[in-house]
Amino acid sequence: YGNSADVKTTDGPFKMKGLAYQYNDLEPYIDAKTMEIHYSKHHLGYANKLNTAIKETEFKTKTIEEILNQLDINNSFLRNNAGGYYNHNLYFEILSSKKDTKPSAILTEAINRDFGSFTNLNSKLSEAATNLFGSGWVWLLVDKDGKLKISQTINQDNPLMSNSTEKGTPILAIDVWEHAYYLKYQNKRADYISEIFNIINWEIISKKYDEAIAIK
Ligand code: MN3
Repeated sequence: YGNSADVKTTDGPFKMKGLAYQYNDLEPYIDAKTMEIHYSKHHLGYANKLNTAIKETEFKTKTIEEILNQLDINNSFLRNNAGGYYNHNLYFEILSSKKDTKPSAILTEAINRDFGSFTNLNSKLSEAATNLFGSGWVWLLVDKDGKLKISQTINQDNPLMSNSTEKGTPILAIDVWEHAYYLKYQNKRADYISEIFNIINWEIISKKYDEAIAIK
């Protein structure tokens, strides 16, 4: 397998961030081939097309969050590729080969407040990911009042876009496109979803929660 550090965008301000692990480090939950294709083909494709979409536009000096917040929902090329870039960055960042990570004390308190328990949060996330129709994403986000919420979005949409029914700062992203799991799990999305909980890194999500509530 290749190395994620060798995967580079061709042009423009948005770069590939690399992975904090090797393509085969998430096995047996996600296989190396899926990781390599997902990162070096799909994610790179979104990044390159995002750079193309913003070339010579008002967005060329903006952050990805500003672009997502301000873009015209009818501009499907920018919408799909800015979403694809942001969504995959978060997804790849919150996965790791480290087992049995736990939310911080402060995040645990918020989870208990908004979902009753960590077990219940995981089962609600799993249900949302399994039930989402077609291709899309499931999110754990912090809304404007600091409350944790789960949401689903279609295609490459996300909670930062103006059309989102649940707006907020995402701290966890689960990719439920078939390209995220088809080689190993084929059509059995529920199996991929149940296995992915083994490699979600709650230490990273806890840091993201701290950042999200700090900017409220
Ligand atoms: Mn994907």
